[in-house]
Amino acid sequence: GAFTEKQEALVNSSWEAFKGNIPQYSVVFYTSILEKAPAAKNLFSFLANGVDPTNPKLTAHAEKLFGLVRDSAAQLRANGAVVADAALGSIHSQKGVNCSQFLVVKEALLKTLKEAVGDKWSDELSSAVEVAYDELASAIQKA
Ligand code: HEM
Ligand code: ISQ
Repeated sequence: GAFTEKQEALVNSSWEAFKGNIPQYSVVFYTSILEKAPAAKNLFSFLANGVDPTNPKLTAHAEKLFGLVRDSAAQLRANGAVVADAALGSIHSQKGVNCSQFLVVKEALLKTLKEAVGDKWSDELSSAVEVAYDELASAIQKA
């Protein structure tokens, strides 16, 4: 069905919670990715010295990704579909990013947002984030 105003508001609320402590939540995010996919360390040069929350590149990349999930929710609400830049598609295809890696990142995103929103977490919030992420991931793979 259509992406609702309520779902967009839920995704926005999770983004606001993430922004409340970007260094802390970035650590949760990268640690979760590396637990499931240790090889991700080789994909991101800023992980060479481990998950360092004071590394501005590390937090900036996480913030960018979380921000795009929020944009995805806004696009779904406004247009019913998500379009990703061609550049975003080409960087991921050049790096050979695959479906299982998209799944690892999704699970890490959900885990991080769950921690960020605390007792405001709900199945509804989780599924709104999942829809926004999945639509964004397929737009990136298409672009
Ligand atoms: C680069 C977003 C999924 C690996 C980028 C960039 C963006 C981005 C915006 C440009 C550089 C930056 O600003 O960070 C996303 C989004 C994703 C996603 C929104 C999911 C919906 C993935 C996955 C992987 C991946 C699943 C593989 C585990 C990379 C790599 C780069 C990159 C290796 C190049 C990093 C560099 O060398 O600067 N991504 N990404 N991405 N992404 Fe993703
Ligand atoms: C994927 N693409 C770009 C940036 C990222 C940051 C953290 C984890 C995955 C990412």
